[in-house]
Amino acid sequence: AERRLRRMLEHLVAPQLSTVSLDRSVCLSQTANANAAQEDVVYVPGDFARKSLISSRSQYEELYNEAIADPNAFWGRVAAGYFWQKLWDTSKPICNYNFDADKGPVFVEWFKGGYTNVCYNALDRHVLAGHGHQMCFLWEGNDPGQNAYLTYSDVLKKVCQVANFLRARGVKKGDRVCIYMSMICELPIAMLACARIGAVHSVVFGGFSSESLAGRILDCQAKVLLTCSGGRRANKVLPLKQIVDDALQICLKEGNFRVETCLVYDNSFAIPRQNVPWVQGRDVWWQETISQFSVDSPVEWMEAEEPLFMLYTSGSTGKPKGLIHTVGGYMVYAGLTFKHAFDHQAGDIFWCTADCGWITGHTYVAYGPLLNRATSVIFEGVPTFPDAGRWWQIIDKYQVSILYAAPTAIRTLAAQGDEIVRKYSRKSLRLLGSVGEPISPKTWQWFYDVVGDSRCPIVDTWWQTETGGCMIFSLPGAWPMKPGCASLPFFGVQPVILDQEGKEQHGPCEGYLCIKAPWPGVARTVFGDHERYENTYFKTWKGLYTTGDGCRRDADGFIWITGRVDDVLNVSGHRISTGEVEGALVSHPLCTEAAVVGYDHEVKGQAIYAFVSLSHDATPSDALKKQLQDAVRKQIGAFAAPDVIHWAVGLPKTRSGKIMRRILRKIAARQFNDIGDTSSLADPSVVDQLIKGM
Ligand code: 6R9
Repeated sequence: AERRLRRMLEHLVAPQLSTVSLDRSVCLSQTANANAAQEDVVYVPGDFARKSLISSRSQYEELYNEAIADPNAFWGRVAAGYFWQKLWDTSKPICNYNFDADKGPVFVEWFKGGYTNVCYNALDRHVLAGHGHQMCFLWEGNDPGQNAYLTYSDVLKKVCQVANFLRARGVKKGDRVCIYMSMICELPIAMLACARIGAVHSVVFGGFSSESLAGRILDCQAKVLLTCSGGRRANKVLPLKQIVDDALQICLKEGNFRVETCLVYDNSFAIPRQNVPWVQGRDVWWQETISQFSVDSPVEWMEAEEPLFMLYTSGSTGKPKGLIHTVGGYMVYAGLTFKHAFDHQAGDIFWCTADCGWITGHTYVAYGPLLNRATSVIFEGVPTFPDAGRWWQIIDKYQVSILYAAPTAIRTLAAQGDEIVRKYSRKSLRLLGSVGEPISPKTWQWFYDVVGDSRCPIVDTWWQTETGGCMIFSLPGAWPMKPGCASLPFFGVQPVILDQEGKEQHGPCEGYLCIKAPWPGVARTVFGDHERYENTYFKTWKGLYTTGDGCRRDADGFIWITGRVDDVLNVSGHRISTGEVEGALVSHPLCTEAAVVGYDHEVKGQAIYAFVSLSHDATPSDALKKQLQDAVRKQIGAFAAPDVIHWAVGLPKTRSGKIMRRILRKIAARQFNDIGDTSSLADPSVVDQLIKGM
C-alpha cells in the first residue's frame, strides 16, 4: 500500500504554484466595488485564479442567477452527474416546498420520485468506471508511524461487508444505527454501510459522555450500535466501549430500551482487548465477524426524500435535536459544495481535520470527497501531539493540497510561533479553508502568511448542521478575499438580512441572517418532532429559514458573520446550548440556580462562564466548583465544562423573572462601565453584588 501511495503521489501532486503573493492584475477588475478599502482586500494569488474552476465573479454570478431563475435546469444538470436508478419526476418542479408555517406544514422536497443511493454514488460508481485502484483514505493515527491506506475498491469491499452484517442482524431500511467511534477509517465505512442499506445513521461524537450518548440512543431507538474498543488523543486513552456500556445501562434503566447488537472494532492501538468490557450475546468483535461476510452487497435504492442520516445538534433550549438529512438533496448539495468550496480537481489531496461526529465530518470527510472521487487524509489525533508540528508534518507526508480546519485549532497552532511551521515545506498546499466559527482577521492573516506562504487563498465557509453543506463562502479564485469575511452565497442560496422588526434590509446593513428559499441540503425535519423543527427555524420570521446567526453586509455586498444571536455558545467550534449546561449544573443537589454565558477566549473563541447560586446550607469551595464542572462533564462531555464558576447570591432578573443575560455577558467580559440599563431589573442591586464577588 505504501508503494501504491508513493506512486500515486508522484502522479498526482498538486501543481507547483508560484510564491507571488499579490497578483493584483488578475482579480482587480472583478471587485464588486472598487472603493473597498485596499487594506481589507487580499487578491487571489494569480496562479491559483488562473487554474480555478470558477475564476471570476461574473462566471459565479451567471451560475448563481441561473440556480435561482431556473432551478430545474441548474440542479437538474448537477443531479444528472450522479447515478439515479429512476429519474425524479421531471414533469414537476425539481423543488417543492412551503417555508410559511401559517400556510400549513413546513416541508421541502427535491428530486421527488427519483431513486438513488448515496453509497453507490460515492463508491460503486467510481469502481465500476475503473477507478477502484485510486486512493480513497490516507489514514494517520494518533501516534506518528501508524497509518493505513485504502483504495476506493478497498473501501467498497469493507462497506459491503458491514452492510451485509447489518442486514444479517435484521437492520432494515429506515432503522436507526448509532455510531460512536474515534476517527478511524471504519467510522466513515460504517456511515457508508448504513447508507448502502438505507439505514439511518446517527453518529455521536466520541467526546460526548455516556449520558449524552444514552439520550441520543433512546431518542432515535437505535437498533444496532457500532463502536470501537477505544481511541487515542495525544497521551489520553478514550475508553469508548466502557462509555458505550455505561450508556446502554442507562438506556435499559431509564428507557427500558435494549440495543440488540453492538459491533466493536478492536482498536488495539488504544486499549488491549482483554481490558475491554464485554456483554456476551450482544457484543461482537468487528474484525472477526466482518471478515466472514461477502464483499458484495446489493444496494437499497432510496427515494430522494427518504432519510440518509440524522445528527444531533444543540439549540438554545431543550434537549439536542436530531436533524434529518435526506438522500437526494443532501447528496447533490454535499457533492457540489465540496467541488466548488475547495476548487477540487484531479490530483488534489484533501484534508478536513474535523471529526465525523460533527456535520463538517459528515459532509467533508465522508460524503463530499467520495462523491467527487477525492483522495483524503483522515487523522485520528490532535494538532499538538507529539508536538505542534504534527499538522505540517502530515501535510508534507501526504502532499496535502487542500487543508480545511477550524479557527480554534489555527489559533492554538499560531500561539506556538512561526518557527515550527517553517520547519516543514508545505509546498504541496494550494488552498486553505476555515469553518465552525468566525475567523478573526488576525488569525486569518497568520493562516494566510505563515501556513500558506501567502500563496494559498483561504475559503472561509459559513454553514450549519441544518444546512447540510457550505452556504456562504469566499469561492476560491472568483473574487478577492477579505480577511474574516465569508463573503457571498453559494449557487441558489438566498440570504436575507432582517432588522429588529423583521423587515428585510437592502444594501449595507447589519441584522439577523435568514434564508429565503430552500437549497437541496437543508435539513427536512427534527426526528420525531416536526413541530420543533417548524418552531425553531420557521416561526421567528414568517416564510424564512432562521439561521440563529447575526451578520453584516458591506458596500461590496459581502456578508460578515458576527456570531449567534440566540443562546447557543460556540466553544472551540463546538455548538453548546446554554440551557443544557445550566440544566447539568442545577442537577447538582447544592445548586439552586445557574445562568451561563460565553466570554471571549484567546484560543477557544468563546469560553463558558457560569453564574451559580447555591442553596443556603452550602459553602462555596474549590471542591464544590470541581463537582459542578464534573456534573457538566458527566451529562454532556468534557468540552462543555464551564471555565469559570462565579458564586452568585442572586441573578439579574426582570420583574417577570427572566434572567438578563445581556448584563451577565458584560460582567463576564469585565465591562463594568458598560452594563447598560438596569432599570427593568426586579432588584438592580444584584449587579453590584455580582461585580463585588469577582
Ligand atoms: C459547520 C458548522 C453552526 C454555527 C453557525 C455559526 C458558526 C460556522 C462559521 C461560523 C462564522 C464561519 N459558524 N461556520 N461562524 N464563520 N465560517 O460549524 O456547523 O456545528 O452546526 O455550527 O457555527 O454560528 O450557526 P455547526
